[in-house]
Amino acid sequence: PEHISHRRLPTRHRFYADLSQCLFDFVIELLPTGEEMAVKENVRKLLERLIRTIEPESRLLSFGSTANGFSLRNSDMDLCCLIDSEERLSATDLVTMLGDLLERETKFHVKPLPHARIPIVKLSLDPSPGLPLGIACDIGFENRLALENTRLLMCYAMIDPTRVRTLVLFLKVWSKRRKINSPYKGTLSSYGYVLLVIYFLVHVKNPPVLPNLQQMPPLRPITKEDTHLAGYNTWFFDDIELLRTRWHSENTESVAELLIDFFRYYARDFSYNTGVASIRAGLLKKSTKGWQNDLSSGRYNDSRERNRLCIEDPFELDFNVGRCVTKDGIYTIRGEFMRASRILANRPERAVVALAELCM
Ligand code: 3AT
Ligand code: MG
Repeated sequence: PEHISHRRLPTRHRFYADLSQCLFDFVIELLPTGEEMAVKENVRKLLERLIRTIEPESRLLSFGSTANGFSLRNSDMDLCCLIDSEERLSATDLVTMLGDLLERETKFHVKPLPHARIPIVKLSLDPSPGLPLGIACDIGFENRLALENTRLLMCYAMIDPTRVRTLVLFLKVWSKRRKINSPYKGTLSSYGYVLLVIYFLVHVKNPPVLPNLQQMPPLRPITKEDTHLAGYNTWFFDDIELLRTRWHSENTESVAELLIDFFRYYARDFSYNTGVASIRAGLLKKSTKGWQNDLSSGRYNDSRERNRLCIEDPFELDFNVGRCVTKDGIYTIRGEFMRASRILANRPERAVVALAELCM
């Protein structure tokens, strides 16, 4: 139904207002229920108790979407085990032992991957009345950088929850429905899409919707020991309460306008061939990072496939989050940005219909 207060607005603004409302409504329906979150927290506690029978000094923390405010109903659970003692088993041994233990003591389907690049235990639980879609969960070890990048994304979400969360959640659903959210099949992970959104809000929009948390002046002097993890600088301004009193975005665009502009930017304007999207430093060049995909570089087959879409990890600066994206993958993703851009540019009569078509 058309909102009465919108009747007097010019068509374009009315379309933006309607589309923004539809986006909120659409996303709210897909948030996890309180029950789902409680079940997941119970699963985490149960697993933590079991792991402590092997490593008494360990903690099991959640990261990824369950911890950063970007979770959809039935999204998987990413867990990270931290061990606070000096002498600890190797990740490979832990994965093997934990796999055996969970197989014996729980109803989970267990798949230990002790020899993967990052050893993990994969778990899943069949659907039950309290958990109609079951649960999928990965347990990794000592992945402290992932805990920090989760916290960074969470802080960005907290600065402007309405616009940031609505955009990110919508794009996650959209990318899954359009089948361009599978790093194993040559497209981009959710983490990659979230970084594209933040890059757009910090560095493309003018005035920016978000500040650059990694470049804000610290409140107190900081030392290298406080801020470095595995050789990477993980410092960022994380006092969001204080930030709210000090920083205020001049950008008043609605979620709908931002979404339309997001699609247009990644369909047309982002320099896929030479550019690297960095939320830390803005637009960088592939050549300065040594990520160019030209034929003259050594091991060219490999690096060519790796650097089609370049997104710098916020902390692991030598890591391209888009490295899984293949030539076909980038072609498909860009095609989808163009399709979305086209659907919205027509400003169809009814915003609901546009959203449905977008995700069809
Ligand atoms: P879903 O709801 O599972 O689709 P998510 O937000 O949990 O989305 P991912 O499953 O893509 O996102 O990633 C989970 C976390 O793992 C996010 C980040 O902390 C870490 N992570 C994922 N991919 C990378 C990567 N390439 N480099 C560094 N950290 C990563
Ligand atoms: Mg996840």
